[in-house]
Amino acid sequence: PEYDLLVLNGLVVTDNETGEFDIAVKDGKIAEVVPRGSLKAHTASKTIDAEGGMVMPGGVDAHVHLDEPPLFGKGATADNYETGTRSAICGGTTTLITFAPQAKNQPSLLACLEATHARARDNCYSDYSFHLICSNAGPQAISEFAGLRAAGISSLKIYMTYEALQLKDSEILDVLFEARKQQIVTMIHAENGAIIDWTIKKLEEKKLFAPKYHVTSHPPVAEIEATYRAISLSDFIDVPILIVHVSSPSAAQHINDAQRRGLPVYAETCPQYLFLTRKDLDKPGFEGAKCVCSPPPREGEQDHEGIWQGIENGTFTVLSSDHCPFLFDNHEIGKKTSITAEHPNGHFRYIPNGCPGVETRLSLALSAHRLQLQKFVEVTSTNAAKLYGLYPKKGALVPGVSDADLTIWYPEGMKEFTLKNEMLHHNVDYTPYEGKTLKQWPRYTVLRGEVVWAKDEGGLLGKKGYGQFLKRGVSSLAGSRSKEEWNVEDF
Ligand code: DUC
Ligand code: ZN
Ligand code: ZN
Ligand code: ZN
Repeated sequence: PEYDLLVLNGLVVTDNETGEFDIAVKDGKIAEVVPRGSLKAHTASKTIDAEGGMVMPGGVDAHVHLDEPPLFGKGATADNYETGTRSAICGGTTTLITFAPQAKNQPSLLACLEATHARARDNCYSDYSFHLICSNAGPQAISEFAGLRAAGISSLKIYMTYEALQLKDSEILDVLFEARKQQIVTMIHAENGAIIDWTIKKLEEKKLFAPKYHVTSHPPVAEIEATYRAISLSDFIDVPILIVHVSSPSAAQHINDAQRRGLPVYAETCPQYLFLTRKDLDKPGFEGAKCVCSPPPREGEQDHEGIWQGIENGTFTVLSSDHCPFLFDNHEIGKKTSITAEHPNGHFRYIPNGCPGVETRLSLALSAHRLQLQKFVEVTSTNAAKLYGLYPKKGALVPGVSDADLTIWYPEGMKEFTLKNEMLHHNVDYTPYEGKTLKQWPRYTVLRGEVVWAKDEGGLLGKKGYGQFLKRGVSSLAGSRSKEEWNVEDF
């Protein structure tokens, strides 16, 4: 046969085009994207008839925590590289960028990168790369940024909160200054740690421990202040940043203002800020712990609306999952319930911060019928590839260039169905979206030409170890405004 795979008769949607095209795949790459009917005379080892359905570049999820030690609270993450990447492909996501965490007592980032490689190697169902989490911005770490670039890492994440991770503003400047020289994108968790710690103390004095107080303890002002500060530091150094997991429309407004001023400030939001609210944490017993994440879900519909509008107007560059999985019902470390002898009914401050969602991200966003289809592809696939130096290998369908990664949806949506955790492929005992009515689920996921998920024809078909590490280059979105060397003589 001439081709390995043909995908015929579908409505092909990329970030910049929609049309009836047939796709031919050869040696793991997109070989042809041609008007419907043009490939009739060609042979292939396998053909998918996508009549009536949509065909999109595979999802790229650039914010996923797998196999991380306890850094956000008590628990280590429940998914490892095997179970997390398996869950991803079953939900239509073919590329993950996960985190390689550095603890405060570890001076070397390159050593953390090696340790993370060892956890991922030969275990992945999806393609993958890493962002380095820099929590020790000492001289050794800073001197290793060039080495990270050589190793194919072009992004870092830093924190403005969490004792175990937080950097001082002076350390943030050290990171941003070197990131500029090495053309690294810095992702920033923007919450004011002091406001959070102070509020937690006040709640504890009043003996308020229920999960819903997690929301109270992470007020919007903590996110708004830190977001504005992060923008100011990035403006001062003149270097691109991405504010991760933005939950508050007022924080998004600061980002939008910065973008209007021409600053290379990018932003990410996540499904939990479109579909969950404080009410999801305010449930009998410890049920609310299932929706504890940071920043927290906000008050209500007006917040969701603000975030949707931010996606539509381009304030948000990417819609990532922030899959950060912990077991709910488990009496070992990692439990969401945070029950101890001292706090027999649990205590919000010890509930690990994070929700699972790598498998539900695309389905939730598409089922909401809110975004234009090209916008959906842009924020769930293409922009992540552009921002983090994977484009157009990922996030696009360019013949001869792009990997043959596809998410193929059902015609006209499916019959509505009710989401249940037992349908999912992660190693987590709940989903925060249990019982939600959904309309779409990927019918096929294709990774480098291989069908790795076929909902009605065997489900999971991918193999552990098929996923490859992706060396990344410079971001293809705008970088520093000035190409000049930063003018240190002024200081
Ligand atoms: N930040 C994340 O990126 N994920 C989970 C928790 C957190 O604070
Ligand atoms: Zn974070
Ligand atoms: Zn809503
Ligand atoms: Zn995260």
